[in-house]
Amino acid sequence: MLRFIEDQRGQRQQEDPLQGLRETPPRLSPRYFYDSLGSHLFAAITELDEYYPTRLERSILVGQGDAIARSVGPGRTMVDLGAGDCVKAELLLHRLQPAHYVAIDVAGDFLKSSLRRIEAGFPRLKITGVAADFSAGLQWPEDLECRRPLFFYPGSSIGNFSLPDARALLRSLWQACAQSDEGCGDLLIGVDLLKSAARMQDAYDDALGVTASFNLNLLRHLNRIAGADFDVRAFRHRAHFNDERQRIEMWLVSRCDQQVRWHGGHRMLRAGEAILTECSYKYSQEGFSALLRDSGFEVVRRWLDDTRGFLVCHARGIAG
Ligand code: AVI
Repeated sequence: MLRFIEDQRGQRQQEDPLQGLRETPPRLSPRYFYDSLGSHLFAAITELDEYYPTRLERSILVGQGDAIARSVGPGRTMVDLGAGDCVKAELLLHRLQPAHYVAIDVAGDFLKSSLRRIEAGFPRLKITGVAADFSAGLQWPEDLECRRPLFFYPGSSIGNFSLPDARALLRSLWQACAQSDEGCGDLLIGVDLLKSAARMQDAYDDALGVTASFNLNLLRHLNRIAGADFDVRAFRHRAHFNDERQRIEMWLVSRCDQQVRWHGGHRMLRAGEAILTECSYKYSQEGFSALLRDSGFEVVRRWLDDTRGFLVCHARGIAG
C-alpha cells in the first residue's frame, strides 16, 4: 500500500545558488552536489575502500539489528529522513516490523522508484513517500498521521550541518515527536566518530579521485542550473581535517587567476584561492550525546562497530 505526497513547504525561497561566491572565503552549498551524476558519484563513493562510514554503519545495522529492534520495539511509524535508495532502512525493516514506513527525500522521482522496490519486498507494509526538503527543519505533512514515530537518520548526514543547524534540525524532530498522536517519539541516528586525521582525510580524498569528481561536478551542475561559466579543469579538489573545528572540509582550489560569471554576478578568483563546498563534522561519543541532550533527546542505547569508528544511537524525545 504505497502513497506519495509532494510537500513544497520546506522548499527554500528562490535564492541565487551562487550567492556564497561573494563571501570571504567563497562558498558553495553542498546541496548542489546531487544532480543525477552527483547522486551516482556519491553512490560510488560509498563503495570505495577509503570511505569507511557506509561500511561501518552497515556492520552495525546488520550485526546489531536484533538488539536495535528490541530497543525500538515493533509497530512504530518509521520515518526515514533523506531515504534516497532506502537501502539502509531495508536492512532493518524485517526486524523492526514497523506499522508504517514513511520515506522523505528531496529527490521525489528517485524516491518513488526506490519505494516501488520496497513495496515489492514488503507487500503488507503501509508505505508513504514524501518529496520534501527537511534540511531547514522537518514540517510534518498535515494529513499524515504520526503514531509512535521513530525518526531514522543514518549515514552521518547530521555531520553535514554546523552545530547550531544540527541542533535546530534535531529540535524540529523533537517537536514532531511532541506533536505526534501519543506526544512522544524516538530517534535512530548514525554518526561518524573522530579518528586519526589521516584516515578521515583519505575517506574524502580517495586514490581513484571519485570524491574529487563528486566535488568538481558541483561546478558542472551550477553551470547548467545557474548559467555560471566555471571552467571545471581550472579547479582542483582539496580535502583536509580542520582540527580546531573538528570537521573535514572540502574545497575547490583555483589553479589560476580567473573570473567566474553567472546570471546576476561575477567573482575574481586568484590562483590558489579556494571555494569551501562541504563540511563534515566528526563527533566524540560525549559530544554527540551532548548535542542530543541539548536538542531534547536522551540516549536509550548505543552501538559501535568493531573499530569504534561509527556510532548508531537510539534516543528518546524527553517530554517537555
Ligand atoms: C552525505 N554525507 C554524510 C557525506 C559525508 O561523508 O559528509 C557526503 C560526502 N562528501 C564527500 N564524501 C561523502
